Amino acid sequence: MKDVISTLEKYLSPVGLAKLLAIPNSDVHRFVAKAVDLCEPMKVFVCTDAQEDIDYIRRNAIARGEETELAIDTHSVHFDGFFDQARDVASTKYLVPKGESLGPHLEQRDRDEGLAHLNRRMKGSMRNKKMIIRFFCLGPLDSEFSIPVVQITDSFYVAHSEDLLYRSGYEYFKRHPDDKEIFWMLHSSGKLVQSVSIGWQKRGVYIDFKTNAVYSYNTQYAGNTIGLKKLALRLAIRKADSEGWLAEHMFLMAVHGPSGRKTYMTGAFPSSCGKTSTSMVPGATIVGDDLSYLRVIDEKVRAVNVEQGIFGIIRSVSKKDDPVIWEVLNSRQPAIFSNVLITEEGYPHWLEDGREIPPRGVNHSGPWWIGKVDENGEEIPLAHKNARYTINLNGLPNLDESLEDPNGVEIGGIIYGGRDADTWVPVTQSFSWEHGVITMGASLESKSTAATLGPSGQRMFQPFSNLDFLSIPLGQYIKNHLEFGRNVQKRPCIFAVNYFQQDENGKYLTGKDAKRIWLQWMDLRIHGDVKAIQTPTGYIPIYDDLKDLFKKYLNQDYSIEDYATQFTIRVPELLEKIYRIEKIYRESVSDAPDILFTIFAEQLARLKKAQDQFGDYINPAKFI
Ligand code: SPV
Ligand code: MN
Repeated sequence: MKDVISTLEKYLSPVGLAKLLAIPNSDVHRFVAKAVDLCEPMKVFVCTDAQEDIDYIRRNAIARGEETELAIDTHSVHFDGFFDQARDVASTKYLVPKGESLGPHLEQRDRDEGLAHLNRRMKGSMRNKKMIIRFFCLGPLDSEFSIPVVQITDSFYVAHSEDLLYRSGYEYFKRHPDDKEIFWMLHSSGKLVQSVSIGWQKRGVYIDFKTNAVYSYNTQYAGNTIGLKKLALRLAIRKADSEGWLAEHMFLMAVHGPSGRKTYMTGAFPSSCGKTSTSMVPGATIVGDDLSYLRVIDEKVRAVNVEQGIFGIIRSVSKKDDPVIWEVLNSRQPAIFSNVLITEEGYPHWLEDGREIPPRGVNHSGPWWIGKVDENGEEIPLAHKNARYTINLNGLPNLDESLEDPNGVEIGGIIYGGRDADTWVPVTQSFSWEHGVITMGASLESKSTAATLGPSGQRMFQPFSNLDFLSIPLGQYIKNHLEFGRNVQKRPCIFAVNYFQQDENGKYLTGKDAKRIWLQWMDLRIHGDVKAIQTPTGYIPIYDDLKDLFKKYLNQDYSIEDYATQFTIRVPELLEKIYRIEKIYRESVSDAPDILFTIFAEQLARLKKAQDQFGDYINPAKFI
């Protein structure tokens, strides 16, 4: 590339150039120069933190047809292409230098080949478009947790979403001229027809961890394009690995216990398994619903929300089950809905929202009517299962006061859970940090969902809910978790939850509101307020404690029969799970730590002993 400044002068207006050069960091100038040289945009917009710049982004998203305004003037809808409705795990690849490997669980491609390929794909990709240059900060500003990010995109929808989801960082970049640890994101939607990416068959997301850059093209779906979300997570996991902290796919919330005390918890559930609804549970306060950074500070585990907004699944959000979100989505708080139905009256409608189904409207397939089928004759639902809403956290009535605390919050509990029909009980506390990391985090399984492309409903290995985003070998990641807990004075308690237990007819065994009770029980356990029953797989609640909690928080009479069904220890399923998971680690995780196999063997022995004594399906009362 020619001289950086002359390249910038060729593409940027004097105003844009002045805004860019006000950031006194030559790495930033160089990255932008390389991007314009590659993508050859018609125009470039440099976005500062000023409200007029931010308004310009939203206005253009609508003017250019990437979003459509709804009846409530602060609401808009964006549609992704029919085949571009979720994260594309198979097309998301790490660029790995020759001779290196990240292990068999991660998609990778030779770095030189990959860079050459993406240069071909992205060359001239913005020729008749405007390039947007944005600056953000992951985590609270000016904190130990902060990571600055440059996002370049040709999608006003992506840029607008990021306004709702992240902390603007233009001024931050100006304040930190010497920052070398920047994440770089370059995205192009590629060719658009009716504002939708049409090159989805040739889409790709390439993670170049050598330079902390991620490139994404021919796609619009937020999970593939919003650099600060899952693309930055992959880079953050590597940064965390080298610096001794954790970058996690975890919500962050405060459970409010007796006498006004607050206990902060993080929780890792795979996509579409209840992270948002847990962090929004009535009575609790939310810090974040998807991504957390955890650090040990003064021998305590402290965490922040990486983001400042929610990109939440809207399917089945209803007035009854999600009163807070419902209220927000029906208010004038700014929101982008994606891949929902727009009714003839200009309101968004989604699956299982408890309202009457409108006969027609517009959705991701174009004009829609009841009974419309796709090219294979399959009926097209009124909205996509992975339809979403994007909002900022500020303005939520249940927002926790600590969102912007540069020191984060002290964590009392860490929760793992997934879509598990038949194995785990609703809540279990691990015996120790190591036991939790291995038998809960590293053993997590969940049914696949519409959040990723491909078939739904299949049991998948989902360690720590983070496998899709891992950028280091899995064994090393587990060792990092084990090590993390070693330097802590009071380790957070680790819990496993299961909201998705089903009976033989597929009926869920626990109500949606019960998650509040499991959280309150965890709070009591963390503070040593209640005893628990020791089972072969961990500590579970005593019936009387749950009965009191159901009465106190939900005014429900929790029956001993429900307790017995939900908390029955299902030995054959638990044994099968160990066999399944141990096999994966033995066969495909060459760097798995030895302690993992020891802990599996101990759990196996405890389960077999219980089976000999009490049989296959054990009523929890047997362990008292
Ligand atoms: C998830 O799928 O886990 C999400 C949405 O939080 S995405 O941005 O697609 O990752
Ligand atoms: Mn997520």
